[in-house]
Amino acid sequence: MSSENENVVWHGHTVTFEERCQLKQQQPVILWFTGLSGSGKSTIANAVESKLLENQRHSYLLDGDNVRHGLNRDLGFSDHERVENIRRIGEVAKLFVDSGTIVLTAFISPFVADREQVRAMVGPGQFVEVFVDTPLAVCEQRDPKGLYKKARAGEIKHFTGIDSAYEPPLAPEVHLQTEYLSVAECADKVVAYLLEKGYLQ
Ligand code: PPS
Repeated sequence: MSSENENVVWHGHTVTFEERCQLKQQQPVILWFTGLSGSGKSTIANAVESKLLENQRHSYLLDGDNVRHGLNRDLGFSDHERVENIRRIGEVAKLFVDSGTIVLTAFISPFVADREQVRAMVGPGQFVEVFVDTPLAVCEQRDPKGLYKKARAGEIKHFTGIDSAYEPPLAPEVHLQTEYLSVAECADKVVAYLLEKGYLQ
């Protein structure tokens, strides 16, 4: 089948990935935080990013609400729009990795297949899945933005955990049970993983 893209040719770069990593003195990776709305993804990702900065690591945080104000402002919350949301974010995260940057992403990313697709887009070891495991009842009780209340009242449709699915990770690299750990302890656990696996020295 012909496509408009068949005449688009990939350009090689003069400056290489290895040279960018050498310049930054770091091993780039995607830290992919996934969990329900209100689970603590953004809060924990911000705490991890602060620790990376303390360690002189160059990172960038892509956040659900913020990306949906810009790049993905045309997308809603139907299943196929969430799939496209995560596909685009995966592509952006891949570019950040190629730039030599440690990228943190904080999106619900409810479907296993989409997260695994992002993992497959980057090199071995360049995708670390961090499951922010907060039970629905706890998220709903916290309800920091009042969205669960609205969803229960039928004012928001397709709300994750209420009338839209969330598929938990099957084998996340890092599993954070936020009921039992503080934000600081969660961030420490992520950083400990990065140290143990040699992403950080
Ligand atoms: S997804 O599922 O990955 O495409 O979602 P994401 O891009 O992370 O956006 C989630 C934030 O959007 C707000 N919001 C909703 N979340 C879930 N379901 C519905 N229907 C919805 N409508 C708006 C909500 O503030 C989410 O932010 P977090 O930080 O996850 O609470």
